[in-house]
Amino acid sequence: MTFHVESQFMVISNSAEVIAIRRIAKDMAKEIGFDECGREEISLVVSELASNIIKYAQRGIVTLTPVCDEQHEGLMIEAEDDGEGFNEHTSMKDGVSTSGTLGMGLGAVNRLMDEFDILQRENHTGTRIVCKRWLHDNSNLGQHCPFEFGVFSRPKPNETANGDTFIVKNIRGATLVGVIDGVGHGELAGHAANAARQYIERHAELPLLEIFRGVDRACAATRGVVMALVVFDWSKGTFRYASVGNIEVKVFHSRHDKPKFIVRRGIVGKHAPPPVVTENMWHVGDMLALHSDGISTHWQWHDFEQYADHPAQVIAEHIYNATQKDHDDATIVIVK
Ligand SMILES: [Mn+2]
Repeated sequence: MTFHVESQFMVISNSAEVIAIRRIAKDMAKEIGFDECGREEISLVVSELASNIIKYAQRGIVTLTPVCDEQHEGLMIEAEDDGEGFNEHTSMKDGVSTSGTLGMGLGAVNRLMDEFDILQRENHTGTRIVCKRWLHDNSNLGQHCPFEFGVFSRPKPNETANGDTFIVKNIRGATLVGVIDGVGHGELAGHAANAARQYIERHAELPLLEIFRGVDRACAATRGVVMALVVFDWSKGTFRYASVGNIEVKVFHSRHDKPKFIVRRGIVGKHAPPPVVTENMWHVGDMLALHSDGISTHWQWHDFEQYADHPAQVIAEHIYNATQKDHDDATIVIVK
């Protein structure tokens, strides 16, 4: 397949540009062959991502690229900013709530797209969101991710480099979520966390044990990391969990069964022992939190009950605000 539609990008810094890129996306979707509904959904996603750039980073870039592989054609949307991104702090300090914007937006984006990843940029400032929507032919895609995510990550106060990082990545029919904490904080911790994340991004489809083994190698020349990874299987309604080191996991269960987690001590990159992978059931209404030790473990779902129906992003921000510690990088991911 070849495309006559060319990739386009636009610097986004004001609402007129949001409207412009939205229109470009709609035209491009039409040329690729999306029906009316698909075009509307794509333009909604593009305007959501572009508005988020203005809200969280003032300025960024949206790139639209026609994509194809052997079976499908589609459109890839990338939104990238080099501002504080998810580390955005000031808006909360000022008492201007960020609630209801990012979470609502990304939840919707995730549901409308076939593939969706939130990544931190190499330099750990800024955010990169990459998503794809395929033209639905005879493929088995078209199944949209049933989960919603919220993430919040910031460096230790007065540090520019974040020694923590996270990953949220949809891989055909499953979602990989992880929190990675580079040993210590500052730039060297950031290098370690980055090395781990990059390996995971490129090998997200491997079994968890192999990912841990690979990260142990990939981080050998760094300080090493502690990390927890969770893979949600959409059709089986299960999640697999594996962890080495002190990343905290908490699951809120709408039913009674208690999930089992086995956590290994060690540092990935320093010949960590292999993690023990456990598989548990996931029910509608369940919630999962993963967080680094920059967030206190002394909290319970019960304390945040009043936010249960809010978007995952809002829940992540409330838990962060109530439990963060000043002396370390802090990262939390919420899945619901
Ligand atoms: Mn830490």
